[in-house]
Amino acid sequence: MTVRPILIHPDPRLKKIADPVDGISSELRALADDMLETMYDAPGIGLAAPQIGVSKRLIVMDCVKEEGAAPRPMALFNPQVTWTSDDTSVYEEGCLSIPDQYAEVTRPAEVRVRWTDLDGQQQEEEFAGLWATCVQHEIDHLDGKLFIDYLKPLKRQMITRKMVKLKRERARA
Ligand code: K2U
Ligand code: ZN
Repeated sequence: MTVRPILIHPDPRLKKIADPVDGISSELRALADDMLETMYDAPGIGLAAPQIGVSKRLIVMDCVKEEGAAPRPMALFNPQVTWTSDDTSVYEEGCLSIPDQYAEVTRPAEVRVRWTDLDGQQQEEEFAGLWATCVQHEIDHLDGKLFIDYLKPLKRQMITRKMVKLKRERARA
């Protein structure tokens, strides 16, 4: 299990459409393990493989926020949204690839997702609340989409400029 470095926007690898996985190999299981460890270490409640430079359709999540509640680590291979509610919800989103920047994003309040799990079984589940926001945020990453792509161009450019500056400073450190 390894904590992997998380790519910071702007980075062309974060804009690529990730490739579907076929067959759940032991390598892919190890990758899911590393992603969960990286996510908990950040800390975050979700992480997509492209964020650690792996262009594969794999996301991990654990949106359990209640103190003391059992964590619910999930690994979803080839996740697909099969239904979205007409109702929407607004959430102030962040992103581990765009550190310390937050903005309101409106998304469907509930989604149904189909995926292949770590045992190679097909799963389908409906998500609501923070889980719904998170799973949509993560699936967007697989399609090269970041939450700032939903913002007005000026706000997006402001955030991108801050990240360019941050990366320059980190490179110097
Ligand atoms: O994909 C990522 O960068 C992980 C995000 C997922 C996320 C963003 C916005 C809303 C829901 C999920 C990180 O978990 S950002 C950290 C965070 C932690 C708790 C609540 C919201 C965001
Ligand atoms: Zn993100």
